[in-house]
Amino acid sequence: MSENVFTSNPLFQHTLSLEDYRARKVALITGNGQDGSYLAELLLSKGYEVHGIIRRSSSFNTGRIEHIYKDFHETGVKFFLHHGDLTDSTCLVHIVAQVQPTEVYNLAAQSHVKVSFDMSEYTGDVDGLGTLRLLDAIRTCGLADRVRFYQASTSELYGKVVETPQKETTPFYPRSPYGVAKLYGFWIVVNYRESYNMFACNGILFNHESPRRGRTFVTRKITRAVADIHLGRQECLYLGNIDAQRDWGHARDYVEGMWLMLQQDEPEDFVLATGETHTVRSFVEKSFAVTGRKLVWQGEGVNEVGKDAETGKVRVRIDPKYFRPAEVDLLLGDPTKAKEKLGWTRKVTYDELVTEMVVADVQGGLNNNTSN
Ligand code: NDP
Ligand code: GDR
Repeated sequence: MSENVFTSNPLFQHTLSLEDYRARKVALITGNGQDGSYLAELLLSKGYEVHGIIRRSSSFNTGRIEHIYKDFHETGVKFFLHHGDLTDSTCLVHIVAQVQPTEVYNLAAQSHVKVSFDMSEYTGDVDGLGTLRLLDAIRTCGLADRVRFYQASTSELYGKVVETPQKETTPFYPRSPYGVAKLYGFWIVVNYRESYNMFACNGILFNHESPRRGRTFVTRKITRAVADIHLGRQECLYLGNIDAQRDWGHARDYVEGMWLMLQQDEPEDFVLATGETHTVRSFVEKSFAVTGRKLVWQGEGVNEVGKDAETGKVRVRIDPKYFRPAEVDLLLGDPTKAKEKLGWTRKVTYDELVTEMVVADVQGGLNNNTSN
């Protein structure tokens, strides 16, 4: 019979002082997507032992962390994966008990806003109740006063525009099942902080992208299509609402902000944003410009098209299937608090972000690399 981690593990019996426990620097990250991969790299570079929770999948889902995981076998990098799911409380308790983390970063989520309208109950379960399950797993293991907890909250909480720029004090008005589920996640974190004195923080992060961004989010969908059009493999890109405005930064900058939040003396909630907003339309134009093409727009509404200025070929069309039942029209964040208290600012500019993503997708296309 396997040993009982609740009674046999000396760490669990608190034989370590709080200071010695925390000095171990052991991080547990849920979600190995875009952010999880950058965060794991950052924490490993800071000397942490890093544990990830990964869902069982019939197909390959470790593409973004493969380079770190491989290193473990070859060089002994302290990165470990555990099968688990935010819908399964029992496994969360076991993982927390085994890992005995000093910091927990809850990044796992059904993170696609449009999909959340189709899978609303599941999104609520994972993104809302999943956060509660993880917090409770920490409490169940008697670690509420030892673990620092980061929750991946989102600018989607702001949803309908109440004020701009949006900051920590701006009232929430979510516009999707995803936003509403994340609202539960936000408040349960605040509630556990106030009820059980947990060091738990919400990072209210505005959109952040990278070459590792999932392919169905608009920026990556655009940069991949622009690369494929450049390489002669695709004719046209189909999009929904190209007038939506977003505050886009680079994911690598944002994971640094997550870590900084957990190094403060007191737990607080922070907005991370660039303080600039751009339309989807602008992202499309800039992406084509990176490959040397200029786009001109013609027509109106769903009939509007983006044509190559030189060849006249239609490169962008509107497909209403990408419209959402309710849209978030404008996101623009005010990162002043993060700048003043964390010393955090974004480093990568909008132009640099677009260029990096397009170049990576052209390069990936040339190498026939279909990962992420
Ligand atoms: P991704 O979609 O790239 O990654 C989400 C990860 O969560 C994936 O590894 C996914 O696994 C995992 N996951 C999904 N469901 C479950 C589940 N039930 N149990 C365990 N793991 C699960 O998201 P990002 O990296 O972009 O975002 C990280 C977090 O930050 C998310 O919570 C997102 O909602 C939030 N956020 C993101 C922003 C952004 O602009 N990127 C902005 C603000 C907040 P699999 O790979 O198997 O699908
Ligand atoms: P968002 O990101 O909903 O802001 O959520 P997404 O890239 O999906 O959409 C941004 C805007 O682009 C418009 N849009 C399209 N979107 C997609 N995905 N596909 C299209 O074809 C398309 N055409 C236009 C959308 O309508 C929207 O206005 C992201 C996620 O990472 C969340 O998890 C995170 O919480 C928020 O950012 C902050």
